[in-house]
Amino acid sequence: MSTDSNRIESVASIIKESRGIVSLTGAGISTSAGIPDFRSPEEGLWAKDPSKMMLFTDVGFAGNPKGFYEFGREILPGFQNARPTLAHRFLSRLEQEDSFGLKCVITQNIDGLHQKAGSKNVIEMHGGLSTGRCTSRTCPKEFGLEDIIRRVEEGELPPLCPECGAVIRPDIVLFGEELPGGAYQRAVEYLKHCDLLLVMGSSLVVYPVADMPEVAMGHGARLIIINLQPTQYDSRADAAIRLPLDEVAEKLMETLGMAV
Ligand code: CNA
Repeated sequence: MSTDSNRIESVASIIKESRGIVSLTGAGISTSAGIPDFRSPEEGLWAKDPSKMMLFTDVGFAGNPKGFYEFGREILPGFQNARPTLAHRFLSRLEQEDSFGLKCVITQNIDGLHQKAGSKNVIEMHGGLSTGRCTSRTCPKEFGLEDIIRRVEEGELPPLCPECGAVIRPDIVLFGEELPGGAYQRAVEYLKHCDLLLVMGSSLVVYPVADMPEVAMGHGARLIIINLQPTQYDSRADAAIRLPLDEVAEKLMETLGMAV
């Protein structure tokens, strides 16, 4: 049976050989930055309180925006203050250094940490928290995260548009909503042409993203999964590593000769 360090060596070799790498990331890459994920067994937001899941649906938000922002008051400052992890920085370096072939990061995350780490080609499948907009279809007003947090901290629950009085919402995709225009198609184009899909910190249960390993493998790509919990694709992956991402990123950077 191969040990973790053998597996990391073998992942490093696969990365070196690959010329078209795509990374698919999820909330697990940001937990060490202090942002909880949804599905980790103890610290995940759903594990702590499954009833909160409803607030992140289109119907739940529309029916109870006050509840959404009451919860937001607890978690939004954590998103605002978070700094990229070593694993975010590793992906940014794989893109910047010409000897490695990382073409794109497809992320389910809404925290903007890939961009803060310096990644350039990032496809956000579920939008981003850094901006918000008025929910009235006829009002074009947009808002920054700082403004939304300030209103929420001042007790404006939910925050309302100063122009028309409708509720302000973050520019994220709630469960039940369409993905942002073109994001899925752009991501699929990269997946069809990559030779390695590197999944980092995703439970791979939220569709249509959960189909992405299937698309990449169907076009001949190899698959590596680094995630603490098992996923539905582990048995078909070229390597599946169940260790904390920053630990794996540090060892990969050392093995690949990158300064940590
Ligand atoms: P998820 O379903 O919560 O799964 C996260 C996975 O990461 C779990 O399987 C964990 O085992 C694993 N994990 C957690 N910490 C680590 C670690 N340190 N090292 C390795 N693995 C770890 O999250 P997904 O991204 O798969 O699900 C998609 C949802 C989560 C999207 O809709 C996101 O918008 C949403 N989300 C995003 C954020 C964020 O932007 N940081 C935070 C919380 C939820």
